[in-house]
Amino acid sequence: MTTDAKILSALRENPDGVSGAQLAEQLEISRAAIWSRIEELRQVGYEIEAGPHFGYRLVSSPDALHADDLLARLAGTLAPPKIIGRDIRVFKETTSTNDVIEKLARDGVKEGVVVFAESQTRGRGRLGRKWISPADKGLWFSILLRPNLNPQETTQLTVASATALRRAIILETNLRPEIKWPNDILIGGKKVAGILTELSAELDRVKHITLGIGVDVNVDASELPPEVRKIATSLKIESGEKISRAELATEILRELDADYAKICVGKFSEVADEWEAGCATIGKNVTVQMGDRRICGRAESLDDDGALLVRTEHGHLERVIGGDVTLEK
Ligand code: BT5
Repeated sequence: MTTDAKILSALRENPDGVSGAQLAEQLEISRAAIWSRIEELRQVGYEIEAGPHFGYRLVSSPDALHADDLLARLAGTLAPPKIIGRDIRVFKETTSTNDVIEKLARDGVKEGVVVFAESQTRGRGRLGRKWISPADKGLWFSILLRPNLNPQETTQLTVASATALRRAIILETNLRPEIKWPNDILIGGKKVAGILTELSAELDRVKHITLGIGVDVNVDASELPPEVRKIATSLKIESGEKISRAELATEILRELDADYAKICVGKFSEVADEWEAGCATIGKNVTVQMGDRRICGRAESLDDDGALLVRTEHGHLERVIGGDVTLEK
């Protein structure tokens, strides 16, 4: 952890205040150095009170995302991240956070690094579709993973991400999100988050995976183009309240780390059970469009790899690993 992350972590652990001397001792730097870091943190929006009796006290944090702050928040949780979130980087603007992760992957960076951007100029969805990323209003981020899975098993990661996202939203808000297979989180039938899993693989081996996640947190309807506004919503629109993006981000990374750990030890079935419980797709009549092919039927369950099993009108069980699902009424 950087010095700033350690200071923020200590301030959060001591809500009533921590003295400069204590901080200096803990971090093994001078009190003057602590004071100068605190000044820097104030400059970027942290409200930190100082007083002779309590030392330094964190009063409020800015809405902007800071890597040090996110690292400090994660370190302060009961279960600090094992893999996802042990390295976090925040950019003011990128083309797509998935592009940044691709570059880090090529540079040999360890799995678990998370890249956030306050805005994306070329945010993307699946099949070359656009992902609208209003500046400073959402969580637009990607994660580098190097799991020991074969390419067919990687749908497990999309399923796990959806499960973790749903759980984090429930923990942070009073909302009841539902999962739509494979990569959408919906509230009241409208999309509030999407997942883009990009794969670099050889025939039977995954080299790395870039897991891109977009969550409409404090996005206002006016910030979305009309065609997206019809089908999308945000946590703020649904709850009527502004949500702390840093808190939600921490929760999501923590939940993702927990589900990723399960997948890595072959316990996907535990994730899948929770997924089915929170899923709007299972038990519904669906139409799946996969390129030129269209399947109509009833979504029955997930298979061991996270593929959707659809019973067609003719009674066949079809295994669906990609495509666009429309829920029929
Ligand atoms: C997805 O694709 O849902 C995956 C979205 C992943 C976005 C993240 S953000 C961080 C990372 N970096 C990236 O460049 N991407 C990832 P798909 O299922 O193809 O859905 C795309 C469709 O969702 C679009 O065609 C629009 O209809 C709709 N859409 C676009 N922007 C949206 C938004 N902000 N909120 C809700 N829906 C949106």
